[in-house]
Amino acid sequence: MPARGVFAHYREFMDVPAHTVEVTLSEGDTPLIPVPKLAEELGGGFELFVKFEGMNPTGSFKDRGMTVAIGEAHGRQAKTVICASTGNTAASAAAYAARCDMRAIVTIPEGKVAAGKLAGAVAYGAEVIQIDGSFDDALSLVVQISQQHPIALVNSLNPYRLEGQKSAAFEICDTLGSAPDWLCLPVGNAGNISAYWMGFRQYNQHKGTGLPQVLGVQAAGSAPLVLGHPVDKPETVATAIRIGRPARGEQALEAAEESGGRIIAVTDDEILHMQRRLAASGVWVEPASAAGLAGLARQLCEGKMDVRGKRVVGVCTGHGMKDPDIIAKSMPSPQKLPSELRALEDAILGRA
Ligand code: AN7
Repeated sequence: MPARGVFAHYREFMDVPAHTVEVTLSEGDTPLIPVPKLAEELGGGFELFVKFEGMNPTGSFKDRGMTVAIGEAHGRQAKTVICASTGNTAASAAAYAARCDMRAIVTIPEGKVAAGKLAGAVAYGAEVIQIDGSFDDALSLVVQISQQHPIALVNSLNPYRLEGQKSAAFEICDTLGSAPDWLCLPVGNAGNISAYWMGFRQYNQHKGTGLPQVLGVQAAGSAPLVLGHPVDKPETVATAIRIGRPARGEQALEAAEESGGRIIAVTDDEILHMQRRLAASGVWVEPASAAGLAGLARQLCEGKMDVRGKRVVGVCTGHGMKDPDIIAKSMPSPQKLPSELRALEDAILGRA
């Protein structure tokens, strides 16, 4: 039996209108990968797993929420969906809209969208509009459009996005047998952290799976939830989370607090360093996706978290292939050689 996606699998736990239909690409069921080498490097004595959300059909966690948001919109015969996006939401919305022949309009901030995301949105047939402004500007515009026209908003302000995204928390509990002790994840517009917390609480009520403490991590140049005020000109190498006014900021702060966790910021250097460390365990993620575990590394280094004997899950939200340029910029380019055996031998064996 082929997998049928998160809506079919976890339908009973999703609060959606009866008209919602299944529009799926078999998203979800992503691997929970043990990374013992990384755990050792971070001090050892605990179990560390990566929930690799880059393994979703369009390469990011967004597919979990999008399948439900588009299924709801399609179920009430909406013809057009719209979103603002730093890239991953755009690609996901485009793919699911294509699946049920809806028109997808995606707006992106000017010049700051990773190549693999933009290419995806175009390939899936979305109408891509670049806004001369930030993600936050684009979001404010599409919210107004959706209020004034029969066009469905599929940003995470749409509650059905969160209903679908909760499935990641359910999967982690189903795989581990209970919730982990800590969950570390990047925070941008704050839909994901809000959805995880909803999901863990719900599963705990139904199945007694327990609750994790939640560490949300922003990039230092885009850290409104850490600073306590919006950031007008957010900056970070992790363009996915280059967001200054998180739509679900309040909910994210509540999730962190209720769980006994916190929201912190890490620098771009820490993010890129963790991206390389994860790749050294065979898990290549896009920069934003490394932020959660970069936050864990910092907390452990500063002695602010005691994980001895615990189980920690780092959520890696998007695949490394989404942002190939960052590797070209931050890593040495390949060595070039003439097509000669001797030259190759010399290079491999270290002869001068
Ligand atoms: C890889 O695609 O906001 O805190 O428009 O792409 O739920 O916003 C992406 C966000 C983390 C942050 N990691 O999640 C978008 C967008 C990756 C992301 C986040 C995003 P939220």
